[in-house]
Amino acid sequence: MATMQDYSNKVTPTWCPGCGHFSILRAIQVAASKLEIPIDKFASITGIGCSGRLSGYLNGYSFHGIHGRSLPIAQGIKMANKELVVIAAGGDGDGFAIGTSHTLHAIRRNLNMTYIVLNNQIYGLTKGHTSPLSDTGLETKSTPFGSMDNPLKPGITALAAGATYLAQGFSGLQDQLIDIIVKGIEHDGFSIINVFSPCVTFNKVNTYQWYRENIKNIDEDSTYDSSNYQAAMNKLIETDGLCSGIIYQKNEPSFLDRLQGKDAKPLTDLNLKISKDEFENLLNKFK
Ligand SMILES: Cc1ncc(C[n+]2csc(CCOP(=O)(O)OP(=O)(O)O)c2C)c(N)n1
Ligand code: SF4
Repeated sequence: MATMQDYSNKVTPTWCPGCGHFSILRAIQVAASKLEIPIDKFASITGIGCSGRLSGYLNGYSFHGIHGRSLPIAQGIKMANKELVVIAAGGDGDGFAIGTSHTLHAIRRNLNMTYIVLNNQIYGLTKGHTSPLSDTGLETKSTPFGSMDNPLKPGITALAAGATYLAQGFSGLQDQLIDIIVKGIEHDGFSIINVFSPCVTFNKVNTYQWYRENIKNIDEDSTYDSSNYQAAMNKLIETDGLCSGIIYQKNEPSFLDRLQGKDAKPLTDLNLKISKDEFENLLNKFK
C-alpha cells in the first residue's frame, strides 16, 4: 500500500515556517498515495516562485520550469506520454500574470491533467510585489499606497474559459484539499484547483485567520449542485470568489478523447527511427 512518504524525496523545503505551500505539498502527497499512483507514472511540473519549489520536494518525475510556463511544459509531457499522471503547479503570479494566456488556453483545451494554483495573492519569491489577484488597496513593496488595480477572479475566469473541473481549497483545510486533489486527478479532462495559500511573510492581510473568516465551504451546503454552471457562477459572484469545494464539474470529451490516433501507444514507447530510404521518400514529397 502506498504512503505519502513514497511521494516525498526527503529534500527539506526552504519555505518560511507557516507558509501555506507546505499544506498543499502534503495534500498532493496524500492524494497520490490514496490513488496509489506508481512513482514512475507521476510527474510534477512547476513554474518559478516559492510555489515553484513544490516539484523539487516531490518524488517521481519533476521539472522546475520557467516562470509562467508550467502548463506548456506539462502539456507537452502529457502528450508525449499519456500514461503519466501529470500535475502542474505555480503561484498566482505564475498562472494569472505572465502565464495567463497559457492558463486560459490549457483550460479550454481540456487535456487530461491537473493544475494547482498556489494562490497567496502576492508575489512571494520576489519579496512581496502585488499580483493580479491582490485585493485593491493591498499595501505591498510595489504599491506602498495600496494597489490601485482591481483583482482578477480566478474561479470566474476559469469558468468563463470553459473549465470542466474547477475546485478551490484552502491550506488551512487539509481534508477538503486532499479530497479535491484526488477528484481533480480522477477527472477525465483538465482540472484546475485554486488553493488559497497564505504567504505569512509578505501578505499581512490575507492571513489564515482572514481566509478562515471569509471562505464559504460549499461542502456545508447539501443543496449545492456542482454540475450546474449557473449555480457555480452565482456562488463565485455571491462569495466574491471566496468559496471552497468542488465548484463545477462536467463530463465532456477530453483532448485525448478527441485526438486522432488516441489509441496508439505513447510517443515515448514508439520507435521513431526511420530508415534512410524512408527519410529520402519523405524529402521527395516536398520537392
Ligand atoms: C520571465 C520571468 N519574469 C520574472 C521573473 C521574476 N519572478 C520570479 S518569481 C516571480 C513571481 C512569484 O510570485 P508567484 O508566481 O505568485 O509565486 P509565489 O512566489 O508567491 O509562490 C517573479 C515575477 C522570472 N523569474 N522570470
Ligand atoms: S515568502 Fe511567502 S510564499 Fe514564499 S516561502 Fe515565505 S511565506 Fe511562503
